[in-house]
Amino acid sequence: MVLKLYSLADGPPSLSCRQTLAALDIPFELVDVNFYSGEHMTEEYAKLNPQKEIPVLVDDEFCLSESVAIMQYVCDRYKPDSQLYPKEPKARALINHRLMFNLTTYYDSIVAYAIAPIFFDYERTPGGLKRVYMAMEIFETYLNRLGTTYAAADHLTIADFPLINSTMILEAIDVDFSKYPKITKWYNEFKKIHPSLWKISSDGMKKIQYFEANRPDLSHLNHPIHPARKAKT
Ligand SMILES: N[C@@H](CCC(=O)N[C@@H](CS)C(=O)NCC(=O)O)C(=O)O
Repeated sequence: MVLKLYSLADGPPSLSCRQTLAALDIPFELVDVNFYSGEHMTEEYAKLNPQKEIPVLVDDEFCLSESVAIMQYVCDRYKPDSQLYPKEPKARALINHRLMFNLTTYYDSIVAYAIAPIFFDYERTPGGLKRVYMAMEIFETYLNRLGTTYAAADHLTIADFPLINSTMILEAIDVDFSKYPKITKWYNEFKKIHPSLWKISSDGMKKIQYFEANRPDLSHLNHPIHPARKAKT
């Protein structure tokens, strides 16, 4: 049976999984999950992912959440010789490191600053922006130290996708990151060299830009964690 990816059209983790599948040329069925109606919060969806988060990959009986695990799995399972996720231990360790760095530090700071205030009742604060820039400073240092053209090697790897999609969020809300020349070059080169992969990001970016300008009222979700911001009437 063809792989099924439950995905959110403007969700960076979903975009990274789609880019991995596209780069590996693996056919899959894209199932759009409606975050705004709370489709991911239903008991039906919880059978796929008790964390009630998007994305989820379904491969016959095998069901997997967490975008990083999904990217790693599809490489190992379907294209084990791909340079997108090489097996050589040090090369792989660097990729795994960048994936973790994104999840715990880079994406984490960007989501808190840029995304959470679009959808829920949070404010963008100078402290939040400082955290983003601190994470960028570290990423810039990694790019400088390794001296590679991509995030973890001199070629595209699965580490690039989540880092690109995190950076894309900053572009979506007009955060200036030109003071980081390595990040800026890497980001712009990705767009130029991989236009079809970038299109997956840029379609998501357009949706984020739309919601940035038209902040949604998600109070009907009764989100268990995030405070709802009611639209002004
Ligand atoms: N660590 C997870 C994060 C997934 C995640 O946070 N997805 C968001 C959409 S981008 C989500 O489903 N959030 C559910 C919610 O906030 O209710 C991954 O990398 O897959």
